[in-house]
Amino acid sequence: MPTNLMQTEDKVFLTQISQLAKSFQDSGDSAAANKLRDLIDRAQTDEGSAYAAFVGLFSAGKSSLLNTLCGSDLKTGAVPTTAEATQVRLSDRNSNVVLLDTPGVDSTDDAHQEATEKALHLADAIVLVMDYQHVEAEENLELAQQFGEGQKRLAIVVNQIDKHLDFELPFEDFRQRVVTTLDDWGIEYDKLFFTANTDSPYNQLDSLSQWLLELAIPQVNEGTEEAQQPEDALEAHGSTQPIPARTDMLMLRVEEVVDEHVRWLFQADWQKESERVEQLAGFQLDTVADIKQEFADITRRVDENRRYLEKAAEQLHHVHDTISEKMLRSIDSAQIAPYETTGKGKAFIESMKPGFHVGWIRKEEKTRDERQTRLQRFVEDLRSKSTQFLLWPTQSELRQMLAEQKWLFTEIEDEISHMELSVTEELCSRLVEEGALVSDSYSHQYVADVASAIRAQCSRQVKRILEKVREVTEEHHTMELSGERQALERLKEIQSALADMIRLNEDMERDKEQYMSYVLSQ
Ligand SMILES: Nc1nc2c(ncn2[C@@H]2O[C@H](COP(=O)(O)OP(=O)(O)O)[C@@H](O)[C@H]2O)c(=O)[nH]1
Ligand SMILES: [Mg+2]
Repeated sequence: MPTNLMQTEDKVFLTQISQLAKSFQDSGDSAAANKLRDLIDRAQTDEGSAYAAFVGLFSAGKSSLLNTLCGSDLKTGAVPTTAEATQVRLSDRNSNVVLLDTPGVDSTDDAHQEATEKALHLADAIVLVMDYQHVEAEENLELAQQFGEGQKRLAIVVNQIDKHLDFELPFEDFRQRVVTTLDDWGIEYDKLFFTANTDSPYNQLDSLSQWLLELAIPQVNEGTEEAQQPEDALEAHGSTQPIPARTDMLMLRVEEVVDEHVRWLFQADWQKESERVEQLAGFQLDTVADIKQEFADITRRVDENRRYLEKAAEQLHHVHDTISEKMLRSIDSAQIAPYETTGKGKAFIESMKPGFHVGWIRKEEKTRDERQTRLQRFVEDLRSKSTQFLLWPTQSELRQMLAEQKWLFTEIEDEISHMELSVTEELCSRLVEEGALVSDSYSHQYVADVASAIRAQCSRQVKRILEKVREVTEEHHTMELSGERQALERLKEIQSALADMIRLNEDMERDKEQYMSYVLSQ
Protein backbone atom coordinates (compact mmCIF):
# COMPACT_ATOMS: atom_id res chain seq x y z
CA MET A 1 0.00 0.00 0.00
CA PRO A 2 1.46 3.37 -0.94
CA THR A 3 2.79 5.58 1.77
CA ASN A 4 0.58 8.49 0.83
CA LEU A 5 -2.41 6.60 2.16
CA MET A 6 -0.99 6.75 5.66
CA GLN A 7 -2.67 9.10 7.99
CA THR A 8 -0.83 12.11 9.25
CA GLU A 9 -0.71 10.97 12.86
CA ASP A 10 0.86 7.69 11.71
CA LYS A 11 3.60 9.64 10.00
CA VAL A 12 4.27 11.53 13.19
CA PHE A 13 4.79 8.24 14.96
CA LEU A 14 7.13 7.02 12.28
CA THR A 15 9.23 10.17 12.61
CA GLN A 16 9.39 9.65 16.32
CA ILE A 17 10.28 5.98 15.98
CA SER A 18 12.99 6.95 13.55
CA GLN A 19 14.39 9.45 16.04
CA LEU A 20 14.31 6.77 18.70
CA ALA A 21 16.23 4.47 16.35
CA LYS A 22 18.85 7.18 15.93
CA SER A 23 19.19 7.57 19.68
CA PHE A 24 19.52 3.78 20.13
CA GLN A 25 22.16 3.80 17.42
CA ASP A 26 24.02 6.63 19.13
CA SER A 27 24.07 4.75 22.40
CA GLY A 28 25.69 1.82 20.61
CA ASP A 29 22.72 -0.52 20.39
CA SER A 30 22.61 -0.97 16.63
CA ALA A 31 20.64 -4.21 16.93
CA ALA A 32 17.67 -2.38 18.48
CA ALA A 33 18.10 0.54 16.08
CA ASN A 34 17.94 -1.81 13.09
CA LYS A 35 14.85 -3.50 14.44
CA LEU A 36 13.09 -0.15 14.76
CA ARG A 37 14.07 0.69 11.19
CA ASP A 38 12.65 -2.65 10.04
CA LEU A 39 9.42 -1.75 11.80
CA ILE A 40 9.31 1.62 10.03
CA ASP A 41 9.82 -0.18 6.72
CA ARG A 42 7.09 -2.58 7.63
CA ALA A 43 4.70 0.27 8.39
CA GLN A 44 5.52 2.02 5.14
CA THR A 45 5.29 -0.96 2.83
CA ASP A 46 2.72 -3.20 4.42
CA GLU A 47 0.39 -0.92 6.15
CA GLY A 48 -2.55 -2.67 7.67
CA SER A 49 -1.25 -6.22 7.53
CA ALA A 50 -0.08 -8.38 10.36
CA TYR A 51 3.04 -10.49 10.53
CA ALA A 52 3.30 -14.04 11.80
CA ALA A 53 6.58 -15.91 12.14
CA PHE A 54 6.64 -19.67 11.64
CA VAL A 55 9.21 -21.11 13.97
CA GLY A 56 10.10 -24.55 15.18
CA LEU A 57 12.68 -27.26 15.00
CA PHE A 58 14.29 -28.17 11.71
CA SER A 59 12.13 -30.44 9.53
CA ALA A 60 8.94 -29.84 11.49
CA GLY A 61 7.35 -28.95 8.18
CA LYS A 62 7.24 -25.15 8.39
CA SER A 63 8.11 -24.49 4.78
CA SER A 64 5.78 -27.21 3.54
CA LEU A 65 2.98 -25.84 5.68
CA LEU A 66 3.49 -22.33 4.30
CA ASN A 67 3.47 -23.68 0.75
CA THR A 68 0.21 -25.46 1.41
CA LEU A 69 -1.31 -22.37 3.04
CA CYS A 70 -0.18 -19.81 0.49
CA GLY A 71 0.53 -21.82 -2.64
CA SER A 72 4.09 -20.61 -2.43
CA ASP A 73 7.19 -22.42 -3.56
CA LEU A 74 9.50 -22.42 -0.58
CA LYS A 75 12.25 -25.03 -0.53
CA THR A 76 11.52 -28.00 1.67
CA GLY A 77 13.31 -31.15 2.65
CA ALA A 78 16.58 -32.28 4.13
CA VAL A 79 18.96 -29.41 3.28
CA PRO A 80 18.55 -26.29 5.33
CA THR A 81 18.08 -23.47 2.87
CA THR A 82 19.25 -19.88 3.08
CA ALA A 83 19.92 -18.18 6.34
CA GLU A 84 17.28 -15.61 5.54
CA ALA A 85 13.76 -15.48 6.83
CA THR A 86 11.52 -15.60 3.76
CA GLN A 87 8.26 -13.73 3.46
CA VAL A 88 5.15 -15.14 1.85
CA ARG A 89 1.73 -13.60 1.77
CA LEU A 90 -1.62 -14.98 2.77
CA SER A 91 -4.66 -12.95 1.76
CA ASP A 92 -8.36 -13.04 1.15
CA ARG A 93 -10.90 -10.37 0.34
CA ASN A 94 -10.76 -8.71 3.75
CA SER A 95 -7.31 -9.23 4.98
CA ASN A 96 -3.70 -9.84 4.18
CA VAL A 97 -1.02 -11.26 6.38
CA VAL A 98 2.72 -11.62 5.92
CA LEU A 99 4.06 -15.00 6.99
CA LEU A 100 7.73 -15.40 7.77
CA ASP A 101 9.44 -18.72 7.15
CA THR A 102 12.42 -19.07 9.47
CA PRO A 103 15.34 -21.47 9.07
CA GLY A 104 14.67 -23.28 12.33
CA VAL A 105 15.59 -22.53 15.89
CA ASP A 106 17.63 -25.67 16.48
CA SER A 107 19.95 -24.96 13.64
CA THR A 108 23.60 -25.52 14.46
CA ASP A 109 24.36 -22.73 12.06
CA ASP A 110 24.65 -19.45 13.97
CA ALA A 111 23.59 -17.53 10.89
CA HIS A 112 20.30 -19.45 10.83
CA GLN A 113 19.77 -18.87 14.49
CA GLU A 114 20.39 -15.18 14.01
CA ALA A 115 18.10 -14.97 10.99
CA THR A 116 15.30 -16.52 13.01
CA GLU A 117 15.90 -14.19 15.92
CA LYS A 118 16.04 -11.19 13.58
CA ALA A 119 12.72 -12.07 11.99
CA LEU A 120 10.88 -12.26 15.28
CA HIS A 121 10.79 -8.55 16.05
CA LEU A 122 8.61 -7.99 12.99
CA ALA A 123 6.11 -10.61 14.04
CA ASP A 124 2.80 -9.94 15.79
CA ALA A 125 2.23 -13.61 16.27
CA ILE A 126 4.29 -16.76 16.52
CA VAL A 127 3.28 -20.02 14.96
CA LEU A 128 5.27 -22.76 16.63
CA VAL A 129 5.29 -25.79 14.35
CA MET A 130 6.05 -29.18 15.87
CA ASP A 131 6.22 -32.39 14.00
CA TYR A 132 3.69 -35.02 15.07
CA GLN A 133 6.36 -37.33 16.37
CA HIS A 134 8.11 -34.75 18.52
CA VAL A 135 5.29 -32.98 20.32
CA GLU A 136 6.51 -34.19 23.68
CA ALA A 137 10.16 -33.47 22.99
CA GLU A 138 11.62 -31.25 25.67
CA GLU A 139 13.12 -28.93 23.05
CA ASN A 140 9.68 -28.21 21.64
CA LEU A 141 8.03 -27.72 25.01
CA GLU A 142 10.77 -25.35 26.12
CA LEU A 143 10.30 -23.30 22.98
CA ALA A 144 6.58 -23.17 23.60
CA GLN A 145 7.19 -22.04 27.14
CA GLN A 146 9.57 -19.34 26.04
CA PHE A 147 7.27 -17.95 23.34
CA GLY A 148 4.27 -18.26 25.63
CA GLU A 149 5.89 -15.89 28.10
CA GLY A 150 6.37 -13.23 25.42
CA GLN A 151 4.04 -10.46 24.33
CA LYS A 152 3.15 -11.97 20.97
CA ARG A 153 0.14 -14.18 20.35
CA LEU A 154 1.13 -17.81 20.08
CA ALA A 155 -0.39 -20.60 18.03
CA ILE A 156 0.91 -24.11 18.52
CA VAL A 157 0.70 -26.30 15.46
CA VAL A 158 1.07 -30.05 15.59
CA ASN A 159 2.01 -30.81 12.01
CA GLN A 160 2.27 -34.00 9.93
CA ILE A 161 -0.89 -35.24 11.59
CA ASP A 162 -1.35 -37.59 8.62
CA LYS A 163 1.13 -39.83 10.45
CA HIS A 164 -1.45 -40.46 13.14
CA LEU A 165 -2.72 -44.04 13.19
CA ASP A 166 -6.13 -44.37 14.84
CA PHE A 167 -5.68 -48.03 15.70
CA GLU A 168 -2.70 -47.11 17.88
CA LEU A 169 -4.52 -44.39 19.78
CA PRO A 170 -7.88 -42.71 19.15
CA PHE A 171 -7.21 -39.21 17.84
CA GLU A 172 -9.25 -37.58 20.59
CA ASP A 173 -7.05 -39.28 23.19
CA PHE A 174 -3.97 -38.00 21.40
CA ARG A 175 -5.37 -34.47 21.27
CA GLN A 176 -6.20 -34.61 24.96
CA ARG A 177 -2.70 -35.81 25.74
CA VAL A 178 -1.19 -32.85 23.90
CA VAL A 179 -3.44 -30.40 25.76
CA THR A 180 -2.53 -31.98 29.09
CA THR A 181 1.18 -31.87 28.34
CA LEU A 182 0.99 -28.19 27.40
CA ASP A 183 -0.95 -27.47 30.60
CA ASP A 184 1.49 -29.46 32.71
CA TRP A 185 4.30 -27.34 31.35
CA GLY A 186 2.35 -24.18 32.16
CA ILE A 187 2.46 -23.09 28.55
CA GLU A 188 0.25 -20.15 27.65
CA TYR A 189 -0.98 -20.13 24.09
CA ASP A 190 -3.79 -18.74 22.00
CA LYS A 191 -4.72 -21.70 19.87
CA LEU A 192 -3.75 -25.28 19.16
CA PHE A 193 -4.06 -26.61 15.60
CA PHE A 194 -3.45 -30.02 14.05
CA THR A 195 -2.29 -29.87 10.42
CA ALA A 196 -0.84 -31.84 7.53
CA ASN A 197 0.17 -31.03 3.99
CA THR A 198 -1.83 -34.01 2.77
CA ASP A 199 -5.36 -35.14 3.39
CA SER A 200 -6.23 -36.09 6.90
CA PRO A 201 -9.61 -36.11 8.66
CA TYR A 202 -8.03 -34.16 11.51
CA ASN A 203 -6.46 -31.46 9.40
CA GLN A 204 -7.26 -27.97 10.70
CA LEU A 205 -5.42 -26.09 7.99
CA ASP A 206 -8.47 -23.95 7.28
CA SER A 207 -8.86 -22.90 10.90
CA LEU A 208 -5.17 -22.00 11.02
CA SER A 209 -5.57 -19.96 7.86
CA GLN A 210 -8.56 -18.20 9.37
CA TRP A 211 -6.72 -17.46 12.59
CA LEU A 212 -3.82 -15.96 10.62
CA LEU A 213 -6.07 -13.77 8.49
CA GLU A 214 -7.86 -12.48 11.56
CA LEU A 215 -4.57 -11.29 13.01
CA ALA A 216 -4.70 -8.40 10.56
CA ILE A 217 -8.15 -7.32 11.60
CA PRO A 218 -8.06 -4.97 14.58
CA GLN A 219 -9.69 -6.53 17.58
CA VAL A 220 -11.67 -4.77 20.19
CA ASN A 221 -11.70 -5.87 23.78
CA GLU A 222 -12.07 -9.57 23.65
CA GLY A 223 -11.94 -10.88 27.18
CA THR A 224 -8.74 -12.73 27.93
CA GLU A 225 -6.75 -11.08 25.20
CA GLU A 226 -7.18 -7.68 26.70
CA ALA A 227 -3.52 -7.31 27.55
CA GLN A 228 -2.80 -7.62 23.86
CA GLN A 229 -5.31 -4.93 23.06
CA PRO A 230 -4.01 -1.70 21.66
CA GLU A 231 -6.09 0.42 24.06
CA ASP A 232 -4.35 -1.08 27.04
CA ALA A 233 -0.94 -0.87 25.51
CA LEU A 234 -1.40 2.78 24.86
CA GLU A 235 -3.17 3.67 28.06
CA ALA A 236 -0.29 2.14 29.92
CA HIS A 237 1.81 4.93 28.53
CA GLY A 238 -0.54 7.62 29.56
CA SER A 239 -1.71 8.63 26.12
CA THR A 240 -5.21 10.00 26.03
CA GLN A 241 -5.31 10.28 22.26
CA PRO A 242 -7.20 7.57 20.46
CA ILE A 243 -4.79 5.79 18.13
CA PRO A 244 -5.91 4.19 14.89
CA ALA A 245 -6.06 0.45 15.36
CA ARG A 246 -3.54 -0.50 12.71
CA THR A 247 -0.86 1.61 14.39
CA ASP A 248 -1.43 -0.29 17.58
CA MET A 249 0.21 -3.50 16.53
CA LEU A 250 3.17 -1.49 15.35
CA MET A 251 3.36 0.15 18.77
CA LEU A 252 3.36 -3.23 20.50
CA ARG A 253 6.33 -4.25 18.33
CA VAL A 254 8.10 -0.96 19.05
CA GLU A 255 7.51 -1.54 22.73
CA GLU A 256 9.19 -4.94 22.50
CA VAL A 257 12.25 -3.39 20.90
CA VAL A 258 12.31 -0.62 23.50
CA ASP A 259 12.13 -3.30 26.16
CA GLU A 260 15.10 -5.07 24.59
CA HIS A 261 17.05 -1.84 24.39
CA VAL A 262 16.44 -1.04 28.05
CA ARG A 263 17.56 -4.54 29.00
CA TRP A 264 20.64 -3.99 26.88
CA LEU A 265 21.34 -0.71 28.70
CA PHE A 266 20.97 -2.29 32.11
CA GLN A 267 22.53 -5.62 31.24
CA ALA A 268 25.78 -5.13 33.14
CA ASP A 269 24.08 -3.78 36.29
CA TRP A 270 21.45 -6.46 36.20
CA GLN A 271 24.04 -9.17 35.74
CA LYS A 272 26.06 -7.83 38.67
CA GLU A 273 23.04 -7.71 40.96
CA SER A 274 21.77 -11.14 40.07
CA GLU A 275 25.22 -12.61 40.59
CA ARG A 276 25.31 -10.98 44.00
CA VAL A 277 21.97 -12.51 44.90
CA GLU A 278 23.12 -15.87 43.62
CA GLN A 279 26.28 -15.66 45.64
CA LEU A 280 24.44 -14.71 48.82
CA ALA A 281 21.37 -16.86 48.48
CA GLY A 282 22.77 -19.75 46.50
CA PHE A 283 20.00 -19.70 43.93
CA GLN A 284 19.16 -17.89 40.76
CA LEU A 285 16.00 -15.90 40.20
CA ASP A 286 14.82 -15.55 36.66
CA THR A 287 11.81 -13.30 36.68
CA VAL A 288 10.94 -10.06 38.39
CA ALA A 289 7.90 -11.79 39.87
CA ASP A 290 10.18 -14.40 41.44
CA ILE A 291 12.42 -11.67 42.80
CA LYS A 292 9.47 -9.85 44.35
CA GLN A 293 8.12 -13.07 45.81
CA GLU A 294 11.49 -13.95 47.28
CA PHE A 295 11.89 -10.43 48.64
CA ALA A 296 8.53 -10.72 50.41
CA ASP A 297 9.49 -14.12 51.86
CA ILE A 298 12.88 -12.91 53.01
CA THR A 299 11.38 -9.79 54.55
CA ARG A 300 8.94 -11.91 56.51
CA ARG A 301 11.76 -14.16 57.72
CA VAL A 302 13.91 -11.18 58.68
CA ASP A 303 11.04 -9.80 60.77
CA GLU A 304 10.37 -13.14 62.44
CA ASN A 305 14.00 -13.64 63.22
CA ARG A 306 14.40 -10.13 64.59
CA ARG A 307 11.30 -10.44 66.75
CA TYR A 308 12.55 -13.74 68.09
CA LEU A 309 15.88 -12.24 69.12
CA GLU A 310 14.25 -9.20 70.67
CA LYS A 311 11.84 -11.36 72.60
CA ALA A 312 14.64 -13.58 73.87
CA ALA A 313 16.54 -10.52 75.12
CA GLU A 314 13.41 -9.03 76.69
CA GLN A 315 12.65 -12.32 78.40
CA LEU A 316 16.15 -12.41 79.84
CA HIS A 317 15.86 -8.91 81.29
CA HIS A 318 12.45 -9.63 82.64
CA VAL A 319 13.67 -12.66 84.56
CA HIS A 320 16.63 -10.74 85.94
CA ASP A 321 14.42 -7.91 87.15
CA THR A 322 11.95 -10.28 88.74
CA ILE A 323 14.62 -12.19 90.67
CA SER A 324 16.25 -8.98 91.77
CA GLU A 325 12.98 -7.48 93.06
CA LYS A 326 12.01 -10.61 94.95
CA MET A 327 15.40 -10.91 96.60
CA LEU A 328 15.49 -7.30 97.73
CA ARG A 329 11.97 -7.56 99.13
CA SER A 330 12.88 -10.69 101.12
CA ILE A 331 15.96 -8.98 102.50
CA ASP A 332 13.96 -5.93 103.52
CA SER A 333 11.40 -7.94 105.38
CA ALA A 334 13.87 -10.24 107.17
CA GLN A 335 13.42 -9.95 110.94
CA ILE A 336 16.93 -10.03 112.35
CA ALA A 337 16.35 -8.39 115.76
CA PRO A 338 13.64 -10.27 117.60
CA TYR A 339 12.46 -9.20 121.04
CA GLU A 340 15.37 -10.38 123.19
CA THR A 341 17.96 -9.17 120.67
CA THR A 342 16.32 -5.77 120.67
CA GLY A 343 16.38 -5.94 124.48
CA LYS A 344 20.14 -6.49 124.43
CA GLY A 345 20.58 -3.56 122.09
CA LYS A 346 18.50 -1.34 124.32
CA ALA A 347 20.51 -2.46 127.37
CA PHE A 348 23.68 -1.49 125.56
CA ILE A 349 22.28 1.95 124.68
CA GLU A 350 21.18 2.43 128.33
CA SER A 351 24.77 1.81 129.35
CA MET A 352 25.98 4.45 126.93
CA LYS A 353 23.90 7.23 128.45
CA PRO A 354 25.92 9.91 130.27
CA GLY A 355 24.48 9.20 133.79
CA PHE A 356 25.17 5.46 133.69
CA HIS A 357 27.35 4.14 136.55
CA VAL A 358 28.14 0.75 137.97
CA GLY A 359 29.57 0.00 141.48
CA TRP A 360 31.20 2.27 144.02
CA ILE A 361 34.86 1.58 143.81
CA ARG A 362 36.71 1.64 140.53
CA LYS A 363 33.47 3.04 139.17
CA GLU A 364 34.82 4.13 135.80
CA GLU A 365 36.55 0.86 135.04
CA LYS A 366 33.51 -1.14 136.06
CA THR A 367 31.21 1.06 133.95
CA ARG A 368 33.48 0.62 130.96
CA ASP A 369 33.50 -3.16 131.49
CA GLU A 370 29.75 -3.25 131.80
CA ARG A 371 29.32 -1.31 128.55
CA GLN A 372 31.74 -3.67 126.81
CA THR A 373 29.90 -6.72 128.12
CA ARG A 374 26.52 -5.41 127.00
CA LEU A 375 27.93 -4.54 123.56
CA GLN A 376 29.40 -8.03 123.17
CA ARG A 377 26.18 -9.67 124.19
CA PHE A 378 24.21 -7.59 121.70
CA VAL A 379 26.69 -8.17 118.87
CA GLU A 380 26.91 -11.91 119.42
CA ASP A 381 23.18 -12.30 119.50
CA LEU A 382 22.67 -10.05 116.50
CA ARG A 383 25.35 -11.90 114.52
CA SER A 384 23.75 -15.20 115.18
CA LYS A 385 20.24 -13.91 114.32
CA SER A 386 21.49 -12.20 111.14
CA THR A 387 23.07 -15.41 110.00
CA GLN A 388 20.05 -17.46 110.82
CA PHE A 389 17.30 -15.13 109.65
CA LEU A 390 18.99 -13.16 106.88
CA LEU A 391 22.17 -14.71 105.47
CA TRP A 392 21.07 -18.35 105.22
CA PRO A 393 17.56 -17.68 103.90
CA THR A 394 18.97 -15.19 101.37
CA GLN A 395 21.55 -17.68 100.13
CA SER A 396 19.05 -20.45 99.86
CA GLU A 397 16.39 -18.36 98.10
CA LEU A 398 18.96 -17.01 95.66
CA ARG A 399 20.27 -20.49 94.88
CA GLN A 400 16.80 -21.78 94.33
CA MET A 401 15.70 -18.99 92.03
CA LEU A 402 18.87 -19.21 89.97
CA ALA A 403 18.67 -22.98 89.82
CA GLU A 404 15.13 -22.69 88.43
CA GLN A 405 16.53 -20.70 85.54
CA LYS A 406 19.54 -23.00 85.22
CA TRP A 407 21.66 -20.02 86.06
CA LEU A 408 23.41 -21.47 89.09
CA PHE A 409 26.79 -21.56 87.40
CA THR A 410 29.82 -22.67 89.44
CA GLU A 411 31.32 -19.23 89.74
CA ILE A 412 27.98 -17.86 90.93
CA GLU A 413 27.54 -20.68 93.43
CA ASP A 414 30.99 -19.82 94.82
CA GLU A 415 30.04 -16.19 95.23
CA ILE A 416 26.86 -17.11 97.06
CA SER A 417 28.77 -19.44 99.42
CA HIS A 418 31.21 -16.67 100.19
CA MET A 419 28.55 -14.17 101.18
CA GLU A 420 29.03 -12.92 104.73
CA LEU A 421 27.58 -10.31 107.03
CA SER A 422 30.03 -8.33 109.04
CA VAL A 423 28.28 -7.86 112.40
CA THR A 424 31.02 -6.45 114.61
CA GLU A 425 31.47 -4.43 117.79
CA GLU A 426 33.08 -1.79 115.66
CA LEU A 427 29.91 -1.51 113.48
CA CYS A 428 27.56 -1.42 116.44
CA SER A 429 29.57 1.21 118.30
CA ARG A 430 30.01 3.33 115.22
CA LEU A 431 26.23 3.53 114.71
CA VAL A 432 25.59 5.04 118.15
CA GLU A 433 24.55 8.65 117.78
CA GLU A 434 25.97 10.37 120.84
CA GLY A 435 23.65 13.35 120.52
CA ALA A 436 20.53 11.24 120.53
CA LEU A 437 21.35 9.27 123.67
CA VAL A 438 19.37 11.55 125.93
CA SER A 439 16.13 10.71 124.14
CA ASP A 440 14.15 7.84 125.72
CA SER A 441 13.00 6.44 122.38
CA TYR A 442 16.46 6.38 120.88
CA SER A 443 17.36 2.83 121.88
CA HIS A 444 14.61 1.48 119.65
CA GLN A 445 15.76 3.61 116.76
CA TYR A 446 19.34 2.44 117.32
CA VAL A 447 18.48 -1.23 116.94
CA ALA A 448 16.51 -0.44 113.77
CA ASP A 449 19.52 1.47 112.38
CA VAL A 450 21.86 -1.42 113.04
CA ALA A 451 19.47 -3.92 111.50
CA SER A 452 19.07 -1.88 108.37
CA ALA A 453 22.83 -1.44 108.07
CA ILE A 454 23.16 -5.23 108.10
CA ARG A 455 20.35 -5.64 105.57
CA ALA A 456 22.09 -3.10 103.35
CA GLN A 457 25.27 -5.21 103.44
CA CYS A 458 23.22 -8.20 102.37
CA SER A 459 21.47 -6.30 99.55
CA ARG A 460 24.76 -4.99 98.23
CA GLN A 461 26.18 -8.49 97.96
CA VAL A 462 23.05 -9.87 96.34
CA LYS A 463 23.05 -7.04 93.79
CA ARG A 464 26.68 -7.68 92.99
CA ILE A 465 26.03 -11.39 92.51
CA LEU A 466 22.99 -10.73 90.33
CA GLU A 467 25.02 -8.31 88.26
CA LYS A 468 27.49 -11.07 87.65
CA VAL A 469 24.66 -13.46 86.81
CA ARG A 470 23.46 -10.96 84.23
CA GLU A 471 26.88 -10.82 82.62
CA VAL A 472 27.27 -14.57 82.52
CA THR A 473 23.77 -15.27 81.23
CA GLU A 474 24.04 -12.59 78.58
CA GLU A 475 27.24 -14.18 77.41
CA HIS A 476 25.61 -17.58 77.26
CA HIS A 477 22.58 -16.09 75.59
CA THR A 478 24.67 -14.37 72.93
CA MET A 479 26.48 -17.59 72.22
CA GLU A 480 23.27 -19.58 72.03
CA LEU A 481 21.72 -17.07 69.66
CA SER A 482 24.78 -16.36 67.57
CA GLY A 483 23.53 -18.78 64.92
CA GLU A 484 20.23 -16.95 64.79
CA ARG A 485 21.95 -13.62 64.65
CA GLN A 486 24.22 -14.71 61.82
CA ALA A 487 21.24 -16.06 59.94
CA LEU A 488 19.55 -12.70 60.40
CA GLU A 489 22.56 -10.84 59.04
CA ARG A 490 22.68 -13.11 56.01
CA LEU A 491 18.96 -12.72 55.38
CA LYS A 492 19.31 -8.95 55.63
CA GLU A 493 22.05 -8.99 53.03
CA ILE A 494 19.95 -11.04 50.62
CA GLN A 495 17.03 -8.75 51.35
CA SER A 496 19.01 -5.67 50.42
CA ALA A 497 20.40 -7.29 47.26
CA LEU A 498 16.87 -8.18 46.19
CA ALA A 499 15.69 -4.66 46.98
CA ASP A 500 18.45 -3.38 44.69
CA MET A 501 17.21 -5.65 41.91
CA ILE A 502 13.65 -4.44 42.38
CA ARG A 503 14.85 -0.85 42.25
CA LEU A 504 16.85 -1.59 39.12
CA ASN A 505 13.76 -3.09 37.55
CA GLU A 506 11.80 0.03 38.44
CA ASP A 507 14.47 2.14 36.78
CA MET A 508 14.16 -0.01 33.68
CA GLU A 509 10.37 0.30 33.67
CA ARG A 510 10.64 4.04 34.05
CA ASP A 511 13.10 4.33 31.15
CA LYS A 512 10.84 2.19 29.02
CA GLU A 513 7.87 4.35 29.85
CA GLN A 514 9.80 7.48 28.98
CA TYR A 515 10.81 6.10 25.58
CA MET A 516 7.25 5.03 24.86
CA SER A 517 5.71 8.29 25.91
CA TYR A 518 8.18 10.02 23.61
CA VAL A 519 7.03 7.85 20.69
CA LEU A 520 3.40 8.46 21.53
CA SER A 521 3.69 12.20 22.11
CA GLN A 522 2.17 14.30 19.37
N1 LIG B 1 4.00 -36.88 6.21
C1 LIG B 1 4.22 -35.59 6.18
N2 LIG B 1 5.45 -35.11 5.89
C2 LIG B 1 5.63 -33.77 5.89
C3 LIG B 1 4.59 -32.90 6.23
N3 LIG B 1 5.07 -31.64 6.15
C4 LIG B 1 6.38 -31.73 5.80
N4 LIG B 1 6.72 -33.01 5.65
C5 LIG B 1 8.06 -33.50 5.30
O1 LIG B 1 8.98 -33.15 6.31
C6 LIG B 1 10.24 -32.76 5.78
C7 LIG B 1 10.64 -31.38 6.27
O2 LIG B 1 9.72 -30.41 5.81
P1 LIG B 1 10.11 -28.89 5.70
O3 LIG B 1 8.87 -28.17 5.30
O4 LIG B 1 11.32 -28.66 4.89
O5 LIG B 1 10.42 -28.61 7.21
P2 LIG B 1 11.08 -27.30 7.82
O6 LIG B 1 12.49 -27.57 8.04
O7 LIG B 1 10.35 -27.13 9.13
O8 LIG B 1 10.80 -26.16 6.92
C8 LIG B 1 10.05 -32.80 4.30
O9 LIG B 1 10.64 -33.97 3.81
C9 LIG B 1 8.57 -32.79 4.10
O10 LIG B 1 8.22 -33.49 2.93
C10 LIG B 1 3.29 -33.47 6.52
O11 LIG B 1 2.32 -32.80 6.83
N5 LIG B 1 3.18 -34.79 6.50
MG1 LIG C 1 12.14 -24.85 6.00
